[in-house]
Amino acid sequence: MPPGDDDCDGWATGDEDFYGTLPFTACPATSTANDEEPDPWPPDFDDSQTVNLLDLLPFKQHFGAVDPQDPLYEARYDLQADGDIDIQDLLPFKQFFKLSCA
Ligand SMILES: [Ca+2]
Ligand SMILES: [Ca+2]
Ligand SMILES: [Ca+2]
Ligand SMILES: [Ca+2]
Repeated sequence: MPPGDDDCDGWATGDEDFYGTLPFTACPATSTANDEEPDPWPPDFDDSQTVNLLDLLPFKQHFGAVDPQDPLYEARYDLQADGDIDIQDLLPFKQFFKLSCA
């Protein structure tokens, strides 16, 4: 667990504040995709309780954003919190690939 991970979901509260995910809720409440907003668990972009290839579909729509002014940009998908959305943002995602949270 990173330091400052209040809900023990593997992501620091400061990062969750940046993404707009829930820093005090670890797992999505339902396995139904895209029925929760904001999402509780950063790598589970469609809040399905599982991190898999389907989570790359929403990510792809924002891929290639070069800075926060870019219309493609959304902090939710900037997992490295560095102001762009590129392949680097999939590195933290990959560590959670195939994991479930419920
Ligand atoms: Ca959380
Ligand atoms: Ca859900
Ligand atoms: Ca998912
Ligand atoms: Ca980034």
